[in-house]
Order: sequence, then structure tokens, then C-alpha cells
Amino acid sequence: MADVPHDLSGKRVYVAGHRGMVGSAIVRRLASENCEILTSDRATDLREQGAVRDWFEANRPDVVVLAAAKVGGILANDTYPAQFLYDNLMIEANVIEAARLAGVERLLFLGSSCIYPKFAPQPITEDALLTGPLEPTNEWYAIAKIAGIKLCQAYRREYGLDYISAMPTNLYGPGDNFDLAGSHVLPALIRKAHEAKLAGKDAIEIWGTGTPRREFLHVDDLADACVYLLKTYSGESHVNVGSGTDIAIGDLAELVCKVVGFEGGVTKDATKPDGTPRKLMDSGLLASMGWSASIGLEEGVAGAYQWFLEGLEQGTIRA
Ligand code: GFB
Repeated sequence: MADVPHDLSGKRVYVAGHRGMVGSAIVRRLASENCEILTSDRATDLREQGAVRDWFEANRPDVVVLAAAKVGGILANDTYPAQFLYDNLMIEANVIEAARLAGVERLLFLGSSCIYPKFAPQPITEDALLTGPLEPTNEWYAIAKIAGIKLCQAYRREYGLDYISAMPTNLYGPGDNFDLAGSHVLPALIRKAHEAKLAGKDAIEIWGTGTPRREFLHVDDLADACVYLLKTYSGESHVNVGSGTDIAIGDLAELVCKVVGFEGGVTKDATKPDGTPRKLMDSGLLASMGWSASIGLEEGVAGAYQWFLEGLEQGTIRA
């Protein structure tokens, strides 16, 4: 491990969004860091400025991981543009300013690869930001996340605060949302293949043409990268966090059916949007710092399917 200029030992680390897929993975990863993990309950609505400032005043964390966000797949983003823009702007502005007022020394803001232009040259480097038009289905979420990156940069410049940003690619894993209306593609395909297998169907239906390509990263890899960055990185640039490989949605559907054990075919619903044709990121900056992903896609999908089955069994996932 590179030298650790920002050791977390003995620090009070607030994970905003600890119930979500990303936040819960970060809590799991921080458990081995000899730090005190702080969380806030649903009574603290992060969209409410006063409630956020009161929480920070009362709890005074040393470090903040801002994983809280309103998230969803392509259909949810396209259907609820106002909520995706407003909620995410409020959450990030409230938490970042409250952190400053409470004297928080380190903050890590989490964005998304959708911040990049729809037709950015691939693989996408950090300097592609704001060089072209965004993908219309998720420009609302993208603009909010770009604003979060800019807030961290502005607070570094004006206030000298060591706030950093990470941009994960499409994530999956334990804690994911498997509700077909709002979920991302990978959990949706797991549910579709599972239900088709149980029902003895001939095929599963995927959205769009199946030709878009997506890069996937297991959420436990992301959590490890976040802790790595918290311990080692101080810089104005946001940092891409990806696996470095992408796959066509049609091929992903085949992989998921194989993992789930569904032997039927794949049909396509052309009425649904494809979104960005490709968004493979260049994670070379992070690699130059000494970190790379370790969980392979097939292994990760098998683990996600296992978590889904356990959720159905325990009733924590709606059948
Ligand atoms: O994962 P997804 O919803 O979001 O869709 P994006 C990825 C691709 O999978 C799209 C296709 O081309 C979808 O049309 N797809 C096929 C499906 N079948 C399905 C299905 O059953 N469900 C879903 N959801 N997709 C998101 C952004 O874009 O990426 C978010 O909207 C966020 O804001 C996230 O940035 C990381 O990858 O297109």
C-alpha cells in the first residue's frame, strides 16, 4: 500500500446513505479500519438543510463519505427528472456545507459515470467532463452529480478543504434494488431470469436493442476503492472508479441467464430507451495510485443472485 497520509484510525467517519447498496458496502469495508462509523437515521432528511446542520453539530464527524443519493435505472431517471435533480442537489449541497461548518477535515463525494457526454471518446478520461451534450435520459442526475464535483472543487479552492470526488461506473451487488420499474439493468436481468425460470417461460424480455455496452463494478470493489482514496488521495480532479471492461447488454443477459440457470431465449422491447451507447471509463488515474478492481463479473453476478435469493427467502426482497 502506498504511504497513508490520511489514516482513518481513531476517526469518526460518517457514512451518509448507509442503508443503500453503496453506503452499506462502505460500512462493511470500514469495519476493518479501526475507525468509529457514524450513521444518521431516516429522521434526518438530508434534503432539509436545518436537519442536516443539526445532525452535524450534534455528531461532529472527522470524515464524511457522501453516498446518499436518489438513484435509479434509465427508466426511473427518464420518468422523474425533477426528483433526480432536486433531491440530489439538496442532499449534496446540505451535506457538503454542513461538513464545512462543522469543521470536517475530509469528505468523499460519490458521483456516477453518467456525468460524461453521451458520445465521449472511449475509454472516458476524467478530462472529458463538460466537453459535450449529456445523455437525455439521465442528464438531470448527471447535472446534479457534476454540481457535486464542482462543489468539492470550489470548497477546496476557497476554503482549503480536502474534499474529493469519485465517479463509479455502473454498480451491482448486495443491497441492490431489484424492483423492475426503478432498478438498473443487472439486478433487473437477475429478477427476470429467475422469475422466467420458475415460471417455465420461453424467454426473458430486455429493454432496448441489447447493443449498448456497459462497464460493471461490484459494489464491494467500489467500497474498497473509496477507502483507498480516502486514505491516499488529495486532489481537485474527480477520480474514475471502474473495472476497465465493458459488455453488450445482450451478452450480459446471456451471462445472467447462465448464472441463474434459465435456458430460455432473450427478446427485446424496442419501446424502451437504449440510453448512452457506451460509457467505458479510463480508470488509469486510480490505477496509477495503486488500486484496481478484483471481483470478476461472472463471480460477482453469482454473488448478487445469491443475495437476491436470500432476500426472497427472508422477505426483505418483494417476490
Ligand atoms: O442500468 P440502466 O438502467 O442504466 O440501463 P444506464 C443500462 C442499459 O440496459 C440500457 C438496458 O441500455 C437499458 O435499456 N436494459 C435492458 C435495461 N433491459 C433492462 C431492464 O430490464 N432494466 C433496465 N434498467 N435496463 C444509468 C443512469 O444509466 O446509469 C443512472 O440512468 C446512473 O443515472 C447509472 O448513472 C449508473 O446505465 O443506461
